[in-house]
Amino acid sequence: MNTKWWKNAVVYQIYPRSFMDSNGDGVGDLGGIYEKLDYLAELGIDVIWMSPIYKSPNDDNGYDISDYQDIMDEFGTMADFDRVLEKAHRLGIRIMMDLVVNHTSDEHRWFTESRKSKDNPYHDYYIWRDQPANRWESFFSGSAWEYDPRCGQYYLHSFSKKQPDLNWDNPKVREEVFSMMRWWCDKGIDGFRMDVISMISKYPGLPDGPETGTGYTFNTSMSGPNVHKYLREMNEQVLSHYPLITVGECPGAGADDAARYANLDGTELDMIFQFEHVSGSPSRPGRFGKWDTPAMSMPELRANLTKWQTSLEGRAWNSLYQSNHDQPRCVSRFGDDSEEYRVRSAKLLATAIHFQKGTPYVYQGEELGMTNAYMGDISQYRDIESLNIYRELTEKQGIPAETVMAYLKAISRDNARTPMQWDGTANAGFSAGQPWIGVNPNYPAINAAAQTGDPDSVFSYYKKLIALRHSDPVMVDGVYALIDEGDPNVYAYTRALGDEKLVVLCNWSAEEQKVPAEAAALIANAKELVIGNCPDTSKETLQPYEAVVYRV
Ligand code: ISL
Ligand code: CA
Repeated sequence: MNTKWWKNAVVYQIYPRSFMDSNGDGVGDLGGIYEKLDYLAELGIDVIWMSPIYKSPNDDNGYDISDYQDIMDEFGTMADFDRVLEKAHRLGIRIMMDLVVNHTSDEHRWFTESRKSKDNPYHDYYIWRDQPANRWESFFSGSAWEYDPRCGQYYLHSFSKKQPDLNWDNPKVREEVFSMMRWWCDKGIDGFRMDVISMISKYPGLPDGPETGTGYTFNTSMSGPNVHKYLREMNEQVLSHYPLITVGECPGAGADDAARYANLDGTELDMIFQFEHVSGSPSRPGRFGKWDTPAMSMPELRANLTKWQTSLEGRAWNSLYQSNHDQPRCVSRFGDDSEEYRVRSAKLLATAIHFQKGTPYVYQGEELGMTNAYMGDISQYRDIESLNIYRELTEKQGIPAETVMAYLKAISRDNARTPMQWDGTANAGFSAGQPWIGVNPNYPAINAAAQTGDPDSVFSYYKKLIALRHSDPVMVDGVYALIDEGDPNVYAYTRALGDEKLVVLCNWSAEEQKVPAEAAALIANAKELVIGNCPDTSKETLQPYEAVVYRV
């Protein structure tokens, strides 16, 4: 079997809660996904990654799973899932499931058993201690340890207290997870995106990390001692038996870690999501991590993306992404979401990312140039991470509410979770009822209906980029090289395969810029203008936020 079919594939991420509501209860669902598959087929994507759709009490919108082999009530039934899978396959679209196995919900049967007593057969499925083993801060604020009076011990939760961490050192846990994965594979699904998979192996003794800004320490369970062993086991027992696409979400992983996780021999995963380029500016770190660290400048981003391209070359496969359900909208973060430059800068970002080597992931609405929601009142937020940090910073740290609101407007995960903007009718066509989270008020101007038929839209531009990925071998296999390295405004690089080269030029500024020297020399006798976001392009100057690609 062609096990590396995903090399020229483009993945589209659906956040089901916010994608399309088919029954008017305000919550997106499987029926909504079913209806909109034709839209995705038109866009031309190959794979859908669905954020979790399993049974869940929704403390973290489905990332807290109480039954891995059942569907969340609000999303529908297993029969609805089967219909989505069947229709997607008929349209040539594969389905990738979100595998959340660093933790379960506290309402999962394994945990309700585990907490009953120290002698319960499930007790050791989770990480229990008589006292907190360290001062780790949970990713969602506060201590990562919670006391359970039933068994008189504390359990570890890297995320919310309703998300206890599984004990992967227990072979029974691994067996249970692998058999559940096989069950989904046998159903016919095509891959897994693995939630915080770099965190499943904890360091012995659970040592404290560096201090955080809030009196705790960082959770050090990143790429722990047995993570590769467990993934190899998973690969041998499950993954290698099916033609899957796998991507591991790996906070804390650097390029050398990635070279192991995503090694080309295929003994672990196909690729990982790394976080460096979305972690903010390394030269301007804030006190409270992502909340007050500004986004990378273009030169920082360029250096970082280049590092990943060059250091994985010949060693591992990259994933390419600029947004997802945990990140602000990319056009607001890295581009310019003003009326004047939103469309153009959204296309520029897409160009910069899609011409790199790896598998691109498009997050729902990114293909429309959807922007941050900039919600100005805390009552509008739904995300547990945002609500907890608001309380933590305003109540415990005494940070003024306006300051914290400014953090949320820039970085809250809810920026990406407002409903998909389908058309200009009520609620952006997302729901006939009251949406569970407010619709971005800019939907009359930014929506799918207005863009699908417009050749100059962001949607049509993504469609072209996706089609190019299918037809252009240089885009898939070409070797990346940075050119015009020191240019303060223009990000330029090449991709080379055989005697063909693509030259990618991005003017990352609101002013006209000269085409830098190396690029100018290369494009002088270009064979073809492959794609661009401005009419009347010139080989001497680049218009504000102009992106253009030549074949030479
Ligand atoms: O959102 C983040 C900051 O950029 C991260 O802290 C995020 O929580 C982390 O990347 C893990 O994310 C994944 O696991 C979480 C879940 O809330 C996220 O939605 C998921 O993508 C716990 O399952
Ligand atoms: Ca619904």
